[in-house]
Amino acid sequence: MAIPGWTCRLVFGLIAAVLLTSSVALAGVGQPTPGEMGLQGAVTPVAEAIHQFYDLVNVIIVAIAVFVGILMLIVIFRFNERANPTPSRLTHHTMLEVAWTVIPIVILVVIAIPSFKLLYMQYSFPKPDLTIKATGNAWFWEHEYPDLGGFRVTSNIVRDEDLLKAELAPEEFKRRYGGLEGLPLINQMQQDAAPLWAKKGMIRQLSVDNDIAVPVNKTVHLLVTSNDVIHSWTIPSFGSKTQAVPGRVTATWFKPTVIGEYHGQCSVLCGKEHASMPITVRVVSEQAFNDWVGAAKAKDWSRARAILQAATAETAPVKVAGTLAGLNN
Ligand SMILES: [Cu+2]
Repeated sequence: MAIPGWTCRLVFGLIAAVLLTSSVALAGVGQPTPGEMGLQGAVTPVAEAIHQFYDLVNVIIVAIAVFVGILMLIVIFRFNERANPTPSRLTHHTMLEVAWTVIPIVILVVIAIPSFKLLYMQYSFPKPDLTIKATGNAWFWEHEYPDLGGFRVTSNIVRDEDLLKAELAPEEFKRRYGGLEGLPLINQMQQDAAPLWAKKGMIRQLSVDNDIAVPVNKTVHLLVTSNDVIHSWTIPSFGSKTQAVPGRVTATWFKPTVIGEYHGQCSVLCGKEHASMPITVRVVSEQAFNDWVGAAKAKDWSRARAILQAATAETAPVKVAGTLAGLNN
């Protein structure tokens, strides 16, 4: 009995859907986007390697799922009781048994080789141009630049309240929110601040008061530790994720190749304000980086902010990439 036409259409439809979503994945670069299908755009060699590995494994997964799906359909339609009333008594088939042992081994080797290569790359640490030490605190990140005199940047999350306070006169702020508390207060502030985020070019829950900066096309070693509980330092577009463990120093490295604004968040559940520990890294030209270092050393944070905003003005806020651009190239 032949496989009916609608099953063929279903199988091909599924294959087409998977191919379509993997090749035209709507992924933002440096930030998540609504309805995103894939990973955030890659801007470092490690992130690119992660994307390639992800694509390879995805192809293998889809191929296995389709193959098993076809076998299931054959069993359902060809070997049901009506189509095949007298079943075969076959119990052993040497070649078949060898094949279903050897083929999965080959598949695992095909996955293991690039997997170990990627792991090795993540821990290879090429000679650094810059070293930064990140310290997780409940509930903010602190970044220190030991090569450059050891100045520190403390990054606190920006909240609805901060934007509203900057926008409204103190009496007006008190008049609007003085009588509210708890969830109604939070909801009202969120609603009122919504247009302010876009106006400021900031992202709710992802923007901080003081971003950190790194020069473009330079290898950065990031040492990570914590002052209290375990946190995790992450920028998805850099392919960097490292646990911040109190009393220990862990490390990651990245070499960002595209000027822009890149967001990440603490990514290990660390406590009550876990969601309030975003990280923002601005990748800027060498000149802008040096200017920013000058401002940061002088603790002139408004100038530091202005320098970074100007340095990433053409790319910020980071636009959604509708194609593979920025993903694997
Ligand atoms: Cu956390």
